[in-house]
Amino acid sequence: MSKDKGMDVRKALEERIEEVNTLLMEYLPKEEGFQKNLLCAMNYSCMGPGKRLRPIFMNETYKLFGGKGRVIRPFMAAIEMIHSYSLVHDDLPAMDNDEYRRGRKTTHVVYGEAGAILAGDALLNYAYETALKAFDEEPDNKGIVRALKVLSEKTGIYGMTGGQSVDVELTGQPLNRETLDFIYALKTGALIEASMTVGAILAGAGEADIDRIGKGAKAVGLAFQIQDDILDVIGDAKVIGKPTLSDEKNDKTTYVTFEGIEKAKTDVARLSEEAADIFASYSGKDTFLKDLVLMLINREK
Ligand code: GRG
Repeated sequence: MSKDKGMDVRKALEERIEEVNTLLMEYLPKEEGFQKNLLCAMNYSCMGPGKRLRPIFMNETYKLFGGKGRVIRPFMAAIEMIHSYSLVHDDLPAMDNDEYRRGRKTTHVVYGEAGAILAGDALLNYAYETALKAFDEEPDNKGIVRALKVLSEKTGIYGMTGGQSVDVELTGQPLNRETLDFIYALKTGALIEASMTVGAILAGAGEADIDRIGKGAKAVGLAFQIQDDILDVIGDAKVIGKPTLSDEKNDKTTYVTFEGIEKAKTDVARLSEEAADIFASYSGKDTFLKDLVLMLINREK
């Protein structure tokens, strides 16, 4: 990607991040009432400076298949709420015990452990309350029920939570490659798969296309997690917004443990290019999704 093109994609990404932030503020709860502390903790967790990749992936896929309505908006907010809840719980002392996330103190450091557990629970539940608002936008869109099914399955025991559970259970023990692949596909991949699949479904894409988008999303998810492993070893904590070398600290076997840094980097590029080819085959004039995936090969945070 040329320097100018890279700048254009970065600028387009910044604009989209701002759009998602505005949308999130619209859907997140007002900080009032007896449970105000909980609502503040939810908003603090969600409104930290994240990259908003999952809602952006969702909306770009929706647009790729001609989606033009508002039905996607509650789902975009919902997936970022789910992602934020997973980060809050992942950072807890009982899991990774991290004090920094998105360049700020983690939720349990600011709101206490009980506050962070409840904020995570509340964000997960509120995500579904929010996604259900899609029926207010397009009551006759047959894709909404299927999109809810995908979102809930990919978040649950056969998706992100299932992957996280195996990850936590086996931390500190030697992992074989098959188990690592399982953890990555579920813990990180499932939510990215949900983002793109939901976008395609809500836009009314056909079965074969939904399937192909799912395959592209799986490749993006794996590339994303491998890059996360790489950044944990060679990244800059100030840029990432959290300390590096946490895998070593937590005695975690990662993709880098198996393949080494250089092969891991090559695999990130290969997987991203595979996915970009799939997205490019649908993109017409708007190549942002493809460009974004290619740009993420070199992401530093
Ligand atoms: C607690 C059920 C449960 C699940 C946690 C997301 C997750 C599962 C764990 C986080 C561990 C981790 C660092 C995974 C690597 C990939 C990943 C999800 C990174 C964070 O996502 P980004 O980079 O974060 O999109 P931002 O802050 O930009 O939103």
